[in-house]
Amino acid sequence: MSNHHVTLLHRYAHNPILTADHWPYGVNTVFNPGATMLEDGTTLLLCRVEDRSGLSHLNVAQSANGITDWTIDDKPTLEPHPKRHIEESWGIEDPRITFLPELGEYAVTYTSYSRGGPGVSLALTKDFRTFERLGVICQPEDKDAALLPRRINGTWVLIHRPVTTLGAHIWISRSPDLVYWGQHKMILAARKGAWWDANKIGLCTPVIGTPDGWLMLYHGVRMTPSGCLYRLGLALFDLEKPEECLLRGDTWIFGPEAEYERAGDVPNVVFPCGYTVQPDGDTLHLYYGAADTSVCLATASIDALLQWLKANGKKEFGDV
Ligand code: BMA
Repeated sequence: MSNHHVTLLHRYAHNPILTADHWPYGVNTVFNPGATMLEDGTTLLLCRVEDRSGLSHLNVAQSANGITDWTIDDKPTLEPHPKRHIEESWGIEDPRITFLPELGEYAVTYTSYSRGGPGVSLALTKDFRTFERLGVICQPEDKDAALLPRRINGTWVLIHRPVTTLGAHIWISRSPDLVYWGQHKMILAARKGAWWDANKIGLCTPVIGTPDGWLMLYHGVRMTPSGCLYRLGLALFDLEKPEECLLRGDTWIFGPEAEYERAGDVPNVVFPCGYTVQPDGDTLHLYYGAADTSVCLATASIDALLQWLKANGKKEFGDV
């Protein structure tokens, strides 16, 4: 890729940081991890692990610096439980983690892959050891969901990606209690035609709170004759009215270029589900799945992302 484009996301030189070879038990692939920083500064990744049945479960990996020396749970941390949760019949995937200070708990929104298609399930946990499953909060077909960390105007806010006859666009829903959801509204639409984010977009990590708004990293899926290309773009939403898109970039800011992103079980995929903010308050560690095969790290400056969006973004909803 030509370097006439400003580089906003910087690949860690020793990517991938986690692969199936690191796993304490036999697995096929590890990818698309949710992420959070615990109170003591430990980085916790909740990785999607696909075993050799093809189904996925979630497993915790922890590291003091968020880069090296990972400690991995020696058995699955959260497994599908189809007896009690039939919606998890074909596994659980792609978790996003949001800490909710009001409850003192982490909310994990994950894809529950049911026989009726993928939906969004919610679980609460204090320690990533025991989980309270709240079940399906968005019925199929829906995925790529994350909560905002606080209520806005009294209600919890979920960003998610239902698929409708209109296409695969990003929506917001609200709830008084994390159980009953309503006030659904489409907030960002895929574009059409040759655009990099035509027809299908989805939320990547939980949105990032900044003084200028909620910064959203989203993926755009370009269908090509030889498969899909997953790339990442930026948008900004109003802090108190998260339904309102303030800015959206026209170009992608990160796409599959490295060998480990180009080749794997699903080639040409970069898929971040989590980030941590370093103690300087600006440096992001972005954790992404590469080619549905390994876990990788890229770093970025929140301020640089915002500056880029202010210089290159416009108020653009999309194309439904
Ligand atoms: C999406 C999700 C991701 C996956 C990507 C590429 O629909 O299922 O888990 O990384 O496809 O296969």
